[in-house]
Amino acid sequence: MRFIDLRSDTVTQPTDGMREAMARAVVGDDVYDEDPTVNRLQETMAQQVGMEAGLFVASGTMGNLVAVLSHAGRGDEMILGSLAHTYLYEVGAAAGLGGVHPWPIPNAADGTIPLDAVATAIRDVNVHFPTTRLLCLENTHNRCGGAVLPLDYTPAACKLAHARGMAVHLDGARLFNAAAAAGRPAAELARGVDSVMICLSKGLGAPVGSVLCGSREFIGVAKRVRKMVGGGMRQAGVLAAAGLYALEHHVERLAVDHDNARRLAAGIEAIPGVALLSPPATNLVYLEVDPAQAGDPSIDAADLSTRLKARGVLANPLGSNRYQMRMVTHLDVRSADIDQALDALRAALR
Ligand code: TLP
Repeated sequence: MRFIDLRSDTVTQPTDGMREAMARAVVGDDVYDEDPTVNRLQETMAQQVGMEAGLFVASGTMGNLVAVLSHAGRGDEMILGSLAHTYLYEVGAAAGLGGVHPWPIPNAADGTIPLDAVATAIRDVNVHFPTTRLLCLENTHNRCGGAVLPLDYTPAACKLAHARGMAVHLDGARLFNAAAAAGRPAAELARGVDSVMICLSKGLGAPVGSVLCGSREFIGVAKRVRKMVGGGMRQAGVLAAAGLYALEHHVERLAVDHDNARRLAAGIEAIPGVALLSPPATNLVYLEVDPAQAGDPSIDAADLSTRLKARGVLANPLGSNRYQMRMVTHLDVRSADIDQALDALRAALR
């Protein structure tokens, strides 16, 4: 049985064209800066997001960790959203490995962190306080329903942070989804931040990798930190080739994933027993099971997930809320799969 896999956009398989590009890649030792394909990926990504330089890393988690450890030291503080991926899903790495102290501020529904709350959280100089070094933003915002940050938010956040001597890091795991949805270049959405991490292995469909971008000076520091966390790779051009292929072939098509997500959401709205948490802005659809409406007082998201699996559809419960789950559209989800997934959902709730 072929599963319609809506668990994440991380599940995509490399296409035949991508595999060919990987097989053909010219490679060298990247720790010596000698891998031409890695170098080209780093330059291409940096240029696309309007930065001076890039650094190929193994994952989004590694990219965010390297960024935080490059901006802040032990005992320093970073402000981030309470629903930030870096806060919730990265194993507490910045604190665990770098001693960087997180100050989470409740995210607004649109993925922003209210700037008055940020301003209040920034520490004064005082012998009791850690030094607030960093503000972390996320665009699109995963746990805020794949929301695209309002266009004027990032520049305003940067202005505030920079005026207080802080750096700004942007978790842009899905920055190209944000750009596609906003109809603006990725570089515009990253303007003003000091570093941005973009994932190649989410909607862009590469099997591995992210690129951390920033100034040449910042990337010099980040390269040492990447080595420290064991992320110096050697003939990584075979992986970078997949990323370059993705940038060339899989950026424009992100709009298709967003259309599919909207169609999935419209279908969900018409099914009694499930409700959208918010209309999807990009490729992430968050929904909630309502046991009263579903006609089964005991059903929760884990049950629904099991019932869907039996019908060929994979979707993950959130875990943090018993009734919520997420469905994600991507490269390997076809338009017809949306109809099939909706049929499965109807059948599962009957
Ligand atoms: N997110 C994954 C899971 O970890 C939840 C997913 O399926 O959505 N930033 C953001 C905004 C992300 O959504 C993710 C992955 C990461 C960073 C980390 O990327 P990886 O998985 O490459 O370490």
